[in-house]
This record gives sequence, C-alpha cells and structure tokens, in this order.
Amino acid sequence: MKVSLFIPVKDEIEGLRSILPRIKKEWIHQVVFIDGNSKDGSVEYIESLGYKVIPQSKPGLLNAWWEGFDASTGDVIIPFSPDNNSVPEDIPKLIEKMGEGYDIVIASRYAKGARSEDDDVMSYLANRLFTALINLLFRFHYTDALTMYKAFRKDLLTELKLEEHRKDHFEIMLACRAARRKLKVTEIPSIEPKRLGSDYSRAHPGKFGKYKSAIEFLVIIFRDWLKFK
Ligand SMILES: Nc1nc2c(ncn2[C@@H]2O[C@H](COP(=O)(O)OP(=O)(O)O)[C@@H](O)[C@H]2O)c(=O)[nH]1
Ligand SMILES: [Mg+2]
Repeated sequence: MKVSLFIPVKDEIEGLRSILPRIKKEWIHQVVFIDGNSKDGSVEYIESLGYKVIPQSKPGLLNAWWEGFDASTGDVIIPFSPDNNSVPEDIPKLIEKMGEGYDIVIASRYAKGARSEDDDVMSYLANRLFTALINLLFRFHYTDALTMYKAFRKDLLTELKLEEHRKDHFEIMLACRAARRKLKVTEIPSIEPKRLGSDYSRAHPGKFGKYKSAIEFLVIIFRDWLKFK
C-alpha cells in the first residue's frame, strides 16, 4: 500500500518547524506540499529538508486540495495540516488501520480518549452539530465528520464522484457520500493540539468566513441527501 501525505501550506513556518522533523520518511511513499504563495520562509524550510514543493496555480484552499490530490500517486491519501492541528505520531496508526481493509480511517477529535485543544465554543458546536446531522440523515456512526485529518482510498475520488464537484467542500461531501454508500469507515482517537502561528493564514478567517462555510455545508448535505445515490 502506497501512502501520499498531502500538506497544504500557507505561511506556516512555526507549525512546520515543530511538525516536519517528526514525520518519518519511511512511513510514507510521498509527501505532496502545495504552497499558497507563502512569504514567511515556509517553502525554503520545507525544501531544506529535501522535500519538493508545488506552487499552487489557482488561489484558495479548495484548489490546493485538488492540486494536491492530482499530484498524489499513492493508493491512500492522508490530508495533513501543518499548523500543528494534526499530530504526526498518528500517521502510522491511520496507515495500520487502512491496512485492515478500510475505505476511510478518520483521526477523530471527538472519539473516546480524544479532544480538540483548538476548538472554541462555536467551532465545537458546529463540528458536533454537522456530524450529528450527517449521522441522522445518512444513518451513520461518525464522531467527527468534518476533520481534515484522515486516511482514505484515492479511488474514492472517482467512485464517489467527488472529482465532479471540485468547487464544493471536500470533507462534507466525502462524509455524506461514504455514509450513503455504507463504506467501511472507522475512526481512531486523535488529539488536535492548538494551532501554532498566526491566524491570518487560516482558510476561513474571521466570523463571517465561518458562517459562510456553515451555509455551504448545509446546502451540500441536503443536496447529497436528496440526490446522491
Ligand atoms: N496551499 C494552501 N494552503 C492553505 C490555504 N489556506 C489555508 N491553507 C492551509 O491549510 C491548512 C488548514 O487551514 P486551517 O485554517 O488551519 O483550517 P482549520 O484548522 O480547519 O480551521 C493550514 O495549514 C493552512 O496553512 C491556501 O489558500 N492554499
Ligand atoms: Mg488548522
């Protein structure tokens, strides 16, 4: 089983310095870095460790995701946040579980024994409520449907027709569609430490960004509930 670790980066020098030395190259087949025009030395630091960095051609985190997936040559993809939200030591645990034949293994922040140290009240409630809504509508058993940190079979991108919706929020669609198809999904408990570095490289800065995402999430959930078979 070949594993591609996909890391989107936008000015994350502080997180990268803490995270990258802890990722063992023998765990994975490939690390794909997609850079959103970092200006804080992130790219230079990554390259100094012998990795290649791909500059993003279209702006925005979603484009970074798809450019990362397109560049991934593994059978399994693990999206990984370099801002300290994803714990590198859980990578081998995700891979081991995938080896047992799962389609998706989620690094859950809300499974027994896990927690998020990065949540505020709003993000905690949003994560729990959206996960509960997806479980209710699609009759599934997620504890964390929204986290980016997980391992999944790359073929799901075509099997679940995700490639046809490159402009839609990826995690929500993957969660809804995997649940609808009753795929083999499991979770491991994974602590989400606090984000390192500045807030401005966040994908959805400010309060308004979060409300906009929440509405987008609802639209996708109900669209897939009605239409995706
Ligand atoms: N390549 C790229 N990376 C981005 C962009 N926006 C955010 N990121 C990275 O995506 C990762 C996840 O974003 P973050 O805001 O922390 O997401 P959250 O933890 O889910 O709120 C961070 O490490 C950012 O550096 C972008 O436009 N391009
Ligand atoms: Mg983050």
